[in-house]
Amino acid sequence: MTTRGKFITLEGGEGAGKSTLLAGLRAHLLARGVELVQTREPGGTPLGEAIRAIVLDPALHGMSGESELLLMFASRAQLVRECIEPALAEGKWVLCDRFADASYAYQGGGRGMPVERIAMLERWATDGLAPDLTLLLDLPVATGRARAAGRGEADRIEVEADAFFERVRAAYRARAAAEPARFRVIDASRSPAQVLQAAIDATGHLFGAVA
Ligand code: T5A
Repeated sequence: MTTRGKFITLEGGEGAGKSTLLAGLRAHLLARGVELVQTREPGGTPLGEAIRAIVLDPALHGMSGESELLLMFASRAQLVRECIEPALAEGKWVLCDRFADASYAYQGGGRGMPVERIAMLERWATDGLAPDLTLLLDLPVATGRARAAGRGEADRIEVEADAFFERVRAAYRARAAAEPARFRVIDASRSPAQVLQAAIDATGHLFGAVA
């Protein structure tokens, strides 16, 4: 019987260094012989990438918080069914740039959407799927925004005020504190090499189950 793969998610505020870490972590896992699928949210499927273009489009500044929340979960529902669950069932590991925690942080913390509503959508859209490990890249909002600033035009969410991103950070940290067995909080203000090493250390316990 195939051993089910492991599901690892990366979370954090703007410019926290998720993409940078993903590249290093992916290389590390592949070198250890892990069969890997890398994906992202919103996105990761043809439908999800179309939704991503909509939710990040700065021209759509009139989008309501409710619409934004539902679009995030529409992308997630598709990603779980089309990509994540089939890969895990085949024994592959899945490395995902953001997952449901981002909706609690951005739409819950940032926009003030009720947590119970998000939890209801999560149960429905993910069918109970939760990550085996979530790496939260935590750093001061100003540091992350300064890193992200060099990338050209801001998307629809990046234009939010600092107070929004402070609420996002606080919501992420609260989730990590509430679920210490699943989360590893990484100080993302350190160098890329230090962040990668912390992530590698955090994944160590997952290898016990590799056949
Ligand atoms: N969203 C998403 C929701 O609102 N709800 C949801 O449910 C979901 C799933 C898209 C947006 O959607 C929102 C959140 C987001 O606003 P995204 O594609 O993950 O999400 O977009 P961003 O968070 O904007 O991702 P970024 O590309 O900004 O950040 P990364 O990937 O965290 O950062 P990265 O690696 O590109 O690094 C940024 C810069 O910093 C440097 C890099 O070289 C780069 O220049 N850097 C470092 N510099 C110094 N030290 C380090 N340790 C560094 N690491 C990276």
